[in-house]
This record gives sequence, C-alpha cells and structure tokens, in this order.
Amino acid sequence: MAVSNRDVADLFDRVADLLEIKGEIIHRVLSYRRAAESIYDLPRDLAAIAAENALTDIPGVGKTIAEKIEEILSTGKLAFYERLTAELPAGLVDVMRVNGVGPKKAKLFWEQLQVRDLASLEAAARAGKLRSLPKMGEKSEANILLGIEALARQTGRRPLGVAYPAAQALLDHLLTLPQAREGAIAGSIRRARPTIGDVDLLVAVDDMADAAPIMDAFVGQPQVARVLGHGPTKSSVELHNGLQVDLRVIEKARWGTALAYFTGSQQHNIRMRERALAQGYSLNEHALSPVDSAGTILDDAPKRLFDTEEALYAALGLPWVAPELREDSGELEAAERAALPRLITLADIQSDLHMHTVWSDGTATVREMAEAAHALGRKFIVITDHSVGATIANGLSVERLLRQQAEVRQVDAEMNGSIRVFHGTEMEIKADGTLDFPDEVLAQLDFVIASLHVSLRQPREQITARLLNAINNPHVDLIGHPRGQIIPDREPADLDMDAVFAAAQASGIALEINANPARLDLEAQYARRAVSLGIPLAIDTDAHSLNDLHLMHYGIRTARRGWVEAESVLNTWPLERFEAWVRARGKA
Ligand code: DGT
Ligand code: CA
Ligand code: CA
Ligand code: ZN
Repeated sequence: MAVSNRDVADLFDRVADLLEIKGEIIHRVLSYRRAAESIYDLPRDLAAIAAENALTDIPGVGKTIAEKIEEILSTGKLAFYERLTAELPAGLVDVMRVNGVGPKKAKLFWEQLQVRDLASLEAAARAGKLRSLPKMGEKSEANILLGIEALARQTGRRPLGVAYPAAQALLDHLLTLPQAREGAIAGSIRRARPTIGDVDLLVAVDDMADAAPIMDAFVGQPQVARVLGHGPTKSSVELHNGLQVDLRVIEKARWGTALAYFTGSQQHNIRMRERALAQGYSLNEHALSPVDSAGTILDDAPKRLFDTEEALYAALGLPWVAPELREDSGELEAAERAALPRLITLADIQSDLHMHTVWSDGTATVREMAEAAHALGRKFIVITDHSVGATIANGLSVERLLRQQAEVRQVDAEMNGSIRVFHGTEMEIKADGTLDFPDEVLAQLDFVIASLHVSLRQPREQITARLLNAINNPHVDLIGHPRGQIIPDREPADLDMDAVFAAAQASGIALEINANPARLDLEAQYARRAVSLGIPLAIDTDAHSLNDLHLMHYGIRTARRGWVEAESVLNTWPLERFEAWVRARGKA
C-alpha cells in the first residue's frame, strides 16, 4: 500500500498531540505540527521528493523529520510513534479534540481515571467522575459531554462555501448594533482555506463596557442551536448546521493586534512573534510589550497598541501582508524584501470562460446567462455545455452542438457589443482516454475545455495518461478542475502532477482554478506552482445557474492563496489579448 502525504501528515499530527500530552517542550511539539502542515499542503508526492533526496527542502522538515518520513515511506510505520503509544493510549489524541479538553486535562483524566479514548471519557463524565478532579466541576463536566456530542455530530471540517456565508450573515447582524464599531471574519475563512474548522468572528467596540449587548445578540441568533460559552470578551456557539462559531469583542484601540492574531495562521503568528522578540518586544493579541534581554515583559514600560493591522506590520518594519498569504510559506521573507506579489482581485476579472445552460445541465438560457454576466461587469463569456459522453448531464451531440452554435451567435449579435458571447464546450475526457469530439468539430469552436468527470479512481498511470492526452491536443485550450476533488467528500484523482505540469508547460495550455467552493481546483499550492512554471490559469465559475455566476470570488481568494497575480490569469486579459492567445493555439 502506497503511503499518501496525508497519511504522513496525520501521523505527525498524532505524534505532536501525544508529545503535548506527555508534556514535551513546545518547540518539539511544534516541529511535528509544522512538518504535518507543510506536508499536508505539499503539491508533490513525498515519495517523489524522497527519491530526489530533497525532503529537507520542504519547509519545516529538517534532518530528523526527513529520516522519519523515509522510515514511514519504506516501512509504512514509525517506530517513534509505536514507542509513544506504548507509553500513552493512542485514543487520547481523540480525547484532546473535545472542546474544553487540552493536553493537561487529557493527561489528568488518563492518570486519575484511566480515560484512554472518547468512549471511556464519556463513561467517566456520565458517571460524574470528572467533577471532583482538580480545576474541574459539574459545569465543566457537563460541557465535556456537550463537546463529545458536538464531535460526534460533526463530520470534520466544513467547506468554505458553507462557513463563509454563515459567518457573514452573523457578522452583518452584529454590525447593525449601535455599539459595534467594526467587524471582521478572522481565522481560516479570512485566509480562504478551502475547509474550515470553526468560525472566528471579531467585533470592535469603543469601550469594553459595550461588549455585553453584542454578546447577548450573538448567542440569541436564530441560527444558534446551543451556547457553548457566554462570557464578557468571548462567546462560542454551535449553529444548527453543526458549525462552531467563536465571537470575540475587542477594544477598538487594539483592533489591529487582535485581527492579526486571530487571523493566524498560527505558524505566521509564531514568525511574527519571533520578529517582534528580535526587536525587543513581546507580541500577543493585545499589544507589543517591551521585554528585557531575558524576554520578560517590562511592567512599567508603556505597551504599544495598534488599531490597524497596517500599523502593527509597520511597527515590525514590514508592509501589510494579505491574509491569504499568511501561511508561513515565504510571505515574511518576501515582505522584508518588498517583494510581495501584487495579488489578483475580483476587479481584475474581465470574463468567465466556463458555464452551462439549459442545453445540458444548467438552469438558464444562453441569453439569460449573457445578461446576468453583463450585469456583473463581465466583458465576455464562453458558453461551455457538456459533451455527448456526459449522458447524465444531458451532454450535447455534435448535431446539437452545432445548433447551439447558431443560438450563441444570435445572442452574441443581440447583446450588441455590451458583452461578447463565445461558443465552446466542456468536453469529456472519456474513461478510455479518448476525447468526446473529433478535431474537425473542435476546430469550429471558439474555446475548448476538457475535463475529467468519470472513472476518477483509475490507477495513477492510467488517469495521468488520460489527462496528458487532452493536454497534448492542440485544440484544447483549458483543463477544467484538473484534480477532480469534491469538497469535503471526494479526494482528488491520483494524478502524477509533475507529469501534468510538464505537459501543460510544453503544450502552452491553461489550467483552471474552478471557483465553485465545492471544487476550488486547482488548489492554491498547485496554482502557485503552475504560475512559477509559466502556465496560464483561468478562474471560472462553472456556473450551472444565474446565481452561480457570483461564485467568482472564491476562485479569486484561492488564487490569492497561491500568490497569483492578474497577469497570469487568462480571464483578466482584454478581449483582443485573449483572442490572440486562443488563435496562437491554432484556432478561432
Ligand atoms: P480552523 O479553525 O482549524 O479552520 O483554523 P484557524 O486558523 O481559524 O484556527 P483557530 O480557529 O484555532 O484559531 C484562529 C486563529 O487564532 C489562528 O489562526 C491563530 C490564532 N491562534 C489560536 N490559537 C493559537 C495559539 O495557541 N497560538 C497562536 N500563536 N495562535 C493561535
Ligand atoms: Ca477557526
Ligand atoms: Ca476558533
Ligand atoms: Zn462545467
């Protein structure tokens, strides 16, 4: 059985949890967490990197961890982890996932009550055994039971497309309160991670005396299923859809430090704190505080408060860093060299190159899509319905495709230059690797997308060969949602991404960032790699309805996480440049 990057990352996360329970020094714990995080986000297979002897080039992977990765790759096991689980029950890792249980409590429950997993924790709580332990009580015992239930209901991380609208609705309501001066969604949503653990909301007030009505309004929202905590500065709730939301009310004068802290990522924050320390300050969510040479806060020296993030970054000698970049993947080094990317914005978008109509599985007509796209400010669009092989999506035969072309030409004329409407296809890459339309049909289209929709679980060599066949066809302009994941349920196809990128680079084809939040494919780290190889990207909504045309911003945020600038994205280009690019690929 091949070991996936995810397997290795999960194992390192468990090691970190167990080390933390054991009371290991935090530095050692963090080194495993850091390695797990960068392996999880890695755009290439660990085995391929190991074969090049380049494991230590991975951020956060030093010699020790590289050796452990090699051990896991070759044996499927890690002796160090086995030793840890001989000392401590492996199930304590799950115990720590319960809200309100940290490493210290997990250890206490194990030592005092032989709690070794979630089931024994629940049994101990139901038997009333937790309340008499140090720093515990009836209330914290009851909260642990609620936490266990919440974990059971929760299917893990939620798609950004679910968490973001829910967070925005709550925040919009809080911002109508007279005490609220400012508000933000922080945490992983602000960084636009494709999946979200919990929602972090911040609201600023002039004076903390104004916090109570905001907290009361928050816990009283109709979306709230239960209140997990209701305090003067922080409250936590669980929504009916299972999402957990934390709200913190912040004094306006400290808004900059708080927003930066709760935006994270944790690794970015650690790097910011190191930077502050090197300049003689301790940095936390409240302030920059002068420290002595031993790092102890000087109590009588004045603390420096920041009401904006810009001011905080400036105090550390840095330009403001966009939240999507705050993953400790080179952003602080780039900031220091004044070499941060000029990230793409929604306003850069001129066109949308992938959408469906009633001709296949969409809900709107060509004309309706054109009008709605025009209303959103798009200068041109391409109609790309499914091809005949996509039978469940009512794919178009050659004959229907050509009839559709007549309609698209007519709508284009009717729109009178307010928006241009082009005719394309989203063509199936069939299970046997062949394409759904012959070259002479493709040659009549303005723009051709090829996508994998079926047989996504084929072995690596087979599915990679299918994709390469499409990439190497000069009539194909764009590969739609190249990796095929569905968030959160379906893993990406097992593609050899090195081969895909090499072929794309050679053929000059573009790769898509599909903006639908159930896809976000290419993901950020792959988009970044594509750009570094000079491969053009397209950010498309793949709309199946008029409403879907609004999903573009998710694609933009994903691109920003991948350090993408407007220049690298086909659909920021003006029409003439786009047409010239397509023509140069041998058509139009
Ligand atoms: P999530 O919720 O798993 O999708 O990811 P985040 O990044 O939203 O994480 P969360 O909700 O645990 O915390 C929000 C931010 O607060 C996080 O990005 C950084 C900051 N933060 C939370 N706990 C810690 C901590 O123990 N140390 C540091 N340095 N920062 C923390
Ligand atoms: Ca969060
Ligand atoms: Ca949180
Ligand atoms: Zn599509």
